[in-house]
Amino acid sequence: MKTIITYGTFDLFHVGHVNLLQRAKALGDRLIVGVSTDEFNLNEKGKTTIVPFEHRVTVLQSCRHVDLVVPEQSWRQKVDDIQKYQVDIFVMGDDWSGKFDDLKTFSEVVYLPRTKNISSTALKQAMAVLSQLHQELN
Ligand code: C2G
Repeated sequence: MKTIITYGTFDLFHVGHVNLLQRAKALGDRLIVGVSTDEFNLNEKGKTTIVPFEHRVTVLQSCRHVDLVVPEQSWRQKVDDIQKYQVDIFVMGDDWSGKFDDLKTFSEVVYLPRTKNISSTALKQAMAVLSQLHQELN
């Protein structure tokens, strides 16, 4: 049983997330996803989400590539998670390339190419523009 783990916010779940999860799962038999809590996002990543934590958990649990969803509450928990779940491969998109190489002591580390032309940030910006247009037209 080869176990894979990855982490993220997964706000406004989109095809870039799906592509990452699908490729991560294809590396093994079980995929665990650490979903950033709202507090972790705000305090450690300095970002807020459109979709609250509980809903982001539910969305990920409904994804066929995902076997287990756990909360991501700190940067430091990755080593504990890797040992607790006997993880074989830690996976992230390559915007994080090199940032988690310290985990190579505990598991294989793989960075996968990001999906181009889609991001939660871009979706939020598009929503803000549409909302502004709507207000101006009404
Ligand atoms: N991703 C991707 N392609 C995109 C957008 C995102 O492959 N177009 C990947 C990211 O590289 C990441 C995962 O999808 O591996 C989740 O992306 P985010 O929700 O943006 O996660 P992030 O805010 O980078 O948080 O401890 C790690 C952090 O929690 C990662």
